[in-house]
Amino acid sequence: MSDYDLIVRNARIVTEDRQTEGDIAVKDGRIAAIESDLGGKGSREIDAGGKFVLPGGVDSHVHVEQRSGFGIMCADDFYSGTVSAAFGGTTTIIPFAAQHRGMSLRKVVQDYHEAATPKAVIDYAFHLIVSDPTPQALGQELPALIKDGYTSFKIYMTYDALKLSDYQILDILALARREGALVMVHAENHDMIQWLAHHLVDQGHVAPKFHAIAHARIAEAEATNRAISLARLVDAPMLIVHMSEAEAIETLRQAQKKGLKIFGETCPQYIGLTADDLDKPGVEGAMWCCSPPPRDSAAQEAVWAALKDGTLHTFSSDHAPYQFNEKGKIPKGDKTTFKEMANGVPGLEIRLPLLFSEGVQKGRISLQQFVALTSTNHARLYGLYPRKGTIAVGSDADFVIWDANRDVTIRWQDLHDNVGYTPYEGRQIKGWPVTVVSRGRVIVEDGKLHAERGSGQFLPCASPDSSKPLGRSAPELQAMSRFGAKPLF
Ligand code: DUC
Ligand code: ZN
Ligand code: ZN
Repeated sequence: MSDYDLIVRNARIVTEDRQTEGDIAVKDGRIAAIESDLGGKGSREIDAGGKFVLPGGVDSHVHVEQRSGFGIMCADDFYSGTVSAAFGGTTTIIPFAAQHRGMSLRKVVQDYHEAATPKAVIDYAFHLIVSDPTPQALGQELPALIKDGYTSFKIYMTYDALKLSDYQILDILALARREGALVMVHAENHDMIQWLAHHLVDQGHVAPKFHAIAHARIAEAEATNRAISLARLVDAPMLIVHMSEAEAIETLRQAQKKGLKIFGETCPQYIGLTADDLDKPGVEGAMWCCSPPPRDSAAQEAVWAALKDGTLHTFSSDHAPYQFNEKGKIPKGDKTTFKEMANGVPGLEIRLPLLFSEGVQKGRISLQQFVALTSTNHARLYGLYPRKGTIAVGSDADFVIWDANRDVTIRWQDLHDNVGYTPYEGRQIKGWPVTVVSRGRVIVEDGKLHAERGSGQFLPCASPDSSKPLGRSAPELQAMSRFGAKPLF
């Protein structure tokens, strides 16, 4: 008779705040004991051989089986997306249930569940994308959905089909503040981008590299500053997604120094790619096209500094997978202009290895920071901690045995997504997840998948601490109530 379902022995267990040596016991999908020399017997025992054992990655920015604002379907469904995540050491994803205008949010959520339930092999929660904040959505659907565990939503300051006005953003922020949700913002100035793009196209400059010109840094910096100002007015916490450049990051840093609850996210493309990658013959550069675009080495240094000093809280993939064909990246084949290319790059599977190799191995961040940036901070920010994001007694048994010395050359054919290419082809990486455990199930081992379709579970998110207001709204809002106006929240 076994005492436990699984024991991993001889592990160097790393969490966001410590490293210990010992054994981990798992029972009924949860961590049952962590001891330096654990007695008892497991139905299955694994010798980690002194390797690191890290919390399973939590990727809080993923697009799976989602139709873009232009109507283009992602290349990964909930099977290929979650399999790819698992092989990269990620055991929880938070993709988007994306509302397009005219859609009921409740129906959108139902549709994404129908897509995910039979296919996902790892656990998942959902953020919402809100593009149509009607009185029905604001008054009924969102408050009810937040109570049901959808406690974060992304909004856009750009894209014709998704963009919200500042007025609408204030409505959403006030609602999130009142109901306990966190708003995630895509911060780029729409009119700056449109104006630049119009003049570039007008002059015949349509190649992919001009995407990085149209999406100017100042467009990101201005919108970041404006988004933070809107959050300040109503005292609502906020997360700025996919941050790519120095001025926006510095604005975030200064907001945090003032004590504001504004969080920031960055992604592999902002440490691993530059705008030069888009400069390829014909339309090939579309494979490196994402928004905001990759910038230059100085911007990469600003991102590293912010990962190191804690200004940026999460390192997410922003996996937005499109094949390089007319159904994906280049809807008009080699006639596709940069305005028409599908926006986004894949990165689910290389997220942890790239950050480990470039960050931990090169001394830019510590191992503890790596764990926080790839797992713990995501779980905390979105109301999944301590069930996810750590290795602790009572938490879900989601962890990864990590071979810090494994040398890997990234090749798309060795990855598990359905994209057909990787923007990191040929890159040398040191460090790779070798065994991946999700709720006590060994789902990746010896390069093979051992998880059934549909074995992943939906995770309702709690209202996170990150969404709690500071109690410091703008003086004018406070004055309103002093002068007898009805409180706004
Ligand atoms: N924003 C994202 O979050 N992902 C892909 C493209 C975009 O604009
Ligand atoms: Zn975005
Ligand atoms: Zn995204």
